[in-house]
Amino acid sequence: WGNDGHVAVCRIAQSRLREAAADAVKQLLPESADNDLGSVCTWADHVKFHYHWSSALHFIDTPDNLCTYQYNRDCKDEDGVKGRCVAGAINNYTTQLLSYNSASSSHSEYNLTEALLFLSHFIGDIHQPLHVGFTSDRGGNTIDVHWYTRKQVLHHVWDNNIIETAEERFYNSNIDGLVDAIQQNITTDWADLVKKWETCSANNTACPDVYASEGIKAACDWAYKGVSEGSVLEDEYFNSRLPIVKLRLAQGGVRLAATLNRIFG
Ligand code: DCM
Ligand code: DCM
Ligand code: DCM
Ligand code: ZN
Ligand code: ZN
Repeated sequence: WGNDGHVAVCRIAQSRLREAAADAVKQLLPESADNDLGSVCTWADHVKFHYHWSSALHFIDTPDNLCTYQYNRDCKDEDGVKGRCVAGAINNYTTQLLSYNSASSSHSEYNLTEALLFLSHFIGDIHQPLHVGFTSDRGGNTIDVHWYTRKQVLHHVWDNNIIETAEERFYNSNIDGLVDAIQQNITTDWADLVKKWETCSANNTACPDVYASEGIKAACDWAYKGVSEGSVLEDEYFNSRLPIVKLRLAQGGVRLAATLNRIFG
């Protein structure tokens, strides 16, 4: 996601933290964040160049046209190093953050502030369908389209344009209204689903493989569907895909909160 997608996921998540997780997040956030998780949820994008090893951790490449994901087959970087993908990173930073409970945070062998910022960002990214897209098109990065009259790549449409067009048309060109609308859905239409989203299989603190499998399915059913090189994407695509974007942002926020509640609970 771009800035607004990550801010939405992190604001939804922080509003759902129980006391123990809310306290831990408050302790771990940098002073400059002023206890606002949303303000630092794009930090991981800003350090991609400085922490060069981290750039492969924002996505998963899956086999072209299969529309399935398997950790052992797909979670690797371009050099084939296993575990270096967004699902492996979520597992890794979850494990690191669990040490907060045993060691006092200042004594952990890890930088738990960075671990929190990475985890919060990556649980967002794994819910962007094209972050679990096909290998040969790099998750839609090599597919040129038009977003209305503007030249764009398909990946960017899903990271940014659908969200921005929704904000302009429906929410006063502002992210607050979009987040409020998603929160409203979470407490009404999606209330029963939310309980399922919060659940992770027995003994697991994080469940990234579930989210990645949903992601490539959504990429095939909605992101890639009907799109080819040079497609013009306008109202029909926007109106049918916006509900999917809202759903994935909601799932990202609910699951980030549930994961942090398990880690610090
Ligand atoms: N992993 C983990 N906890 C760790 C280290 C790694 O859950 N402390 C997960 C994410 C890694 C993946 O296992 O990327 C594969 O790890 P490795 O490459 O060390 O086999
Ligand atoms: N990783 C880290 N610090 C580094 C290098 C890697 O925290 N200096 C983390 C990022 C990934 C995981 O390790 O989550 C991937 O590495 P591996 O697959 O070797 O466990
Ligand atoms: N990306 C992806 N799959 C890839 C490569 C990149 O999902 N195989 C994501 C990471 C960024 C965006 O696409 O969000 C642009 O990547 P880059 O800056 O590497 O072109
Ligand atoms: Zn992206
Ligand atoms: Zn990212």
